[in-house]
Amino acid sequence: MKIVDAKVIICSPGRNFVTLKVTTEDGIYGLGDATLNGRELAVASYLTEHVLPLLIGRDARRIEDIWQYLYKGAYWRRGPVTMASIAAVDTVLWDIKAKSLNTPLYQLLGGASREAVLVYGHASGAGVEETVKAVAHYLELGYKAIRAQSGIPGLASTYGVGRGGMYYEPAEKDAPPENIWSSEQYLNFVPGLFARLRKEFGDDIPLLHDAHHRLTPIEAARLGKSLEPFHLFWLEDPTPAELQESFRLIRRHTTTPLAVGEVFNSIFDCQQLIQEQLIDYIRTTVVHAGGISHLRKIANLAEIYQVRTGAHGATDMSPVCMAAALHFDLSVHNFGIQEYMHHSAETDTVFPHSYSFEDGLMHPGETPGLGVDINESLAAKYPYQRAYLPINRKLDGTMHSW
Ligand code: CS2
Ligand code: MG
Repeated sequence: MKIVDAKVIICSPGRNFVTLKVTTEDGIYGLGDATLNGRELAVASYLTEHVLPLLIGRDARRIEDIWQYLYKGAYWRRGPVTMASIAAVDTVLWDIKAKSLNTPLYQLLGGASREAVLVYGHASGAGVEETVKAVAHYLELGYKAIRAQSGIPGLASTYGVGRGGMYYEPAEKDAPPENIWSSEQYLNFVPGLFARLRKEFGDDIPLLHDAHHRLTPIEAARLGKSLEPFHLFWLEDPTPAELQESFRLIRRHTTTPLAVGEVFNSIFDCQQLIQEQLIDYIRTTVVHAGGISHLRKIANLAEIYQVRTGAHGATDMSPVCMAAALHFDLSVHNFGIQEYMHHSAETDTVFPHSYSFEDGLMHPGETPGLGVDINESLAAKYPYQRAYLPINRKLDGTMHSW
């Protein structure tokens, strides 16, 4: 099954996406998400200039061999650009293989381990009461698990507060917007938010929160401890995780479950976190962590240490990634939860798909392959526009994690 064509499609139906499309001599084509929010063209160039010429003429059935060829063959290993590029190729090849066998991808990953996939949505508000209303709205939409983020009194803007009811699009055109940050104000505020949410909605609904890499380990320990009465489903990215051992300090102080990994791109970024059971959920996703083949290896390591998956699924992952993630989620034994932010209507028309949401659960559908396509003529109507993630500065102007 030789590869005869490969191309990168860049489009911006509401936000930028990079999609790899590869076609075999049999006329079967596969898709892969290659979107790296804020650095899209780096991945597009890595694929177009360095990877695609190597794919032509190769046997599309050799998924693992091509993965290793691109990983070891680059010599320079890991990193978000390389691993998103490999992820896109890997996802394409799984899509092609499943299509050629006329079966939905999850059947090739071990079949279904559950009937459907629990997802969580993003509720946010400028303050506590608006966030309460947003959580109520997500409950009306049928979500069974909800992440709650709020503006912080005294801070003009902060991570996670959307512009409108549903969508949170952190990529901003032209230049990175600058947020101002105070950990002290945040730490003093968040426990009250969850006290209010538990008072309003009771103890049963799984509530999640994303600290988004902005605390030191001891601050994260304080936050985890202060949230224990509200028993969150997870506290995400409590501290930057480049130094994996820093989670030992947090773990010593709190039983609040911890989730990390959306910015990881290989098993080596999380090996210590998993093996020392410093986290409870690993957030790596298909597009950023080397594709389905590598994500399975991460999940298999995590299973041994009772760490569950909790894949990243914000709108900067395209429907191609969401479809691949849902096939993976349906099958993997140590599944935890899947993040799901609705894409815009424009995005959904460019990427028609068979996955569906109902009553807080999702299913990838029974279409052979991933069950997602790209309308190339429509995609061409949404040209790429450079966009950046916001940056964060402390009150004194010092750069900080956003
Ligand atoms: C966030 C994301 O979804 C999440 O948990 O951390 O919104 C993240 O900020 C974006 O994906 C960055 O592009
Ligand atoms: Mg996050």
